[in-house]
Amino acid sequence: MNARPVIDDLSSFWMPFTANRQFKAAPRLLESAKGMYYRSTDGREVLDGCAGLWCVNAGHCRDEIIEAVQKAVATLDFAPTFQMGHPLAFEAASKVAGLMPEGLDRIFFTNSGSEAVDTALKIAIAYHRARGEGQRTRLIGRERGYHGVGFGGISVGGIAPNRKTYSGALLPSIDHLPHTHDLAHNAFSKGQPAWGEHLAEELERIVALHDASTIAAVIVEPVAGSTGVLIPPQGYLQKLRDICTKHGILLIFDEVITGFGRLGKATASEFFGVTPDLITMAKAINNAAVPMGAVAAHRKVHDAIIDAGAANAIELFHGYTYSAHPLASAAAVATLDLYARDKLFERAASKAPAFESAAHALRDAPYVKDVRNLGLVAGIELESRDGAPGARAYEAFVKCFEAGVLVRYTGDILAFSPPLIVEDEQIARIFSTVREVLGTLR
Ligand code: PXG
Ligand code: PLP
Repeated sequence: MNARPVIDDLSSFWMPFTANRQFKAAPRLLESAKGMYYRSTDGREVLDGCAGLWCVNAGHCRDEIIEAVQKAVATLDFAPTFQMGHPLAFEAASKVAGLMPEGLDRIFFTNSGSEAVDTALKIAIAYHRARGEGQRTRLIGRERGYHGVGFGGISVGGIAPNRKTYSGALLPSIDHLPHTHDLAHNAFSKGQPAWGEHLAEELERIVALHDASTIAAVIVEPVAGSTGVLIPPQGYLQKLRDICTKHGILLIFDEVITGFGRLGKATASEFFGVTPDLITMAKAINNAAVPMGAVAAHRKVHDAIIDAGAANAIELFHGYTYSAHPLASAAAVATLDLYARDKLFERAASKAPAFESAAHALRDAPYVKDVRNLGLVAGIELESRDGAPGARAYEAFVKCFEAGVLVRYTGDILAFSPPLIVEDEQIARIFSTVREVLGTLR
């Protein structure tokens, strides 16, 4: 039979974060995947240089995850977790808790990173209220931050186009730290830039302006991904931690991208040795096989909320129909077992030096104005074409796909985040393809 899906209607699917008219005029369709490769509907193998959307950390269609999800759907397709439970939900939570920094072992499940962010912001406000500081409702994000697309996430987020249309409807009581990216100081940094720690002190300015008694939480990505891979300056995250502690402000690390091995440790918190009060995660939590996100809360945050009211009272008025969905939970348990069995976080750490060299080898390629990296994440920033920002990176992305390598782009930045099973020759192929493609651009 015809192995290729026949698609006679491209119009019904309103595609997310996509130039719909441009895409539908020349679609790029994937039909299957295994390990490090996608297969496109025109029968080509495409090396996955970005783990889907930074999420398929164990590689595609892993047998152990497939079997776990198949078993789950045939056994318990759905069970409520509102005043009911099912064993896989508790097992998944214990496994996630086991990978979090000391103390952050209370896990709230969501279905996406956006929901995890909104959940964490609500938990932060609920925590202060439970402790009798209900006036602490202000939330501090960062310029260029990406925290998903919920109203909470775009309010603390700092990517201008994601906010512009909704600017009149964002949450009140928000402020933003400056971002840490400055090519005059940190271009071509390998790993963490030496310049920029002082930018964390801007938090003291914001606290002085609004008063600590009005501020619930600060949320940052330890490594910013979506905005084009911004690596935190040395000492910066620790300084944010110290200032938050000093003023009783909760620190939230949004680890939707950094979670589960991307930097060579389970979390960026562990990698940097800086422990926040709340961690948001999604994507690689279950290898993206079934939508799932989560918030890990420090026990002190959890206990303050749980112990505040009567023993028979619902403590937190929040939750999703699909929180800890059986299929997502089964995928999480199987995925976290697989990461441990195959030592994939250690593997990511061991591949990081080769990845760094391969990325930085493009330093002299056409249009390259910066290369930056940490763990198995890299960004290559291109000079923008006059009058057409983003056009050059878009063309690079399309040409790489045509040449059999999937990369991600944002603005004029190419982003790389391969599955943690990536082999040396695949690393070499990703970056040599980019070099060739850059040579063909104008
Ligand atoms: N926080 C962070 C730090 C993220 O990176 C989200 C929240 C939202 O997660 P959901 O599951 O609601 O999408 C994200 C998601 C890209 C790209 O190419 C990045 C994300 C999503 C889609 C594309 O940079 N990050
Ligand atoms: N809208 C309506 C009308 C609902 O009944 C519900 C949930 O019951 C929701 C939205 C929220 O859906 P979810 O729990 O999947 O986030």
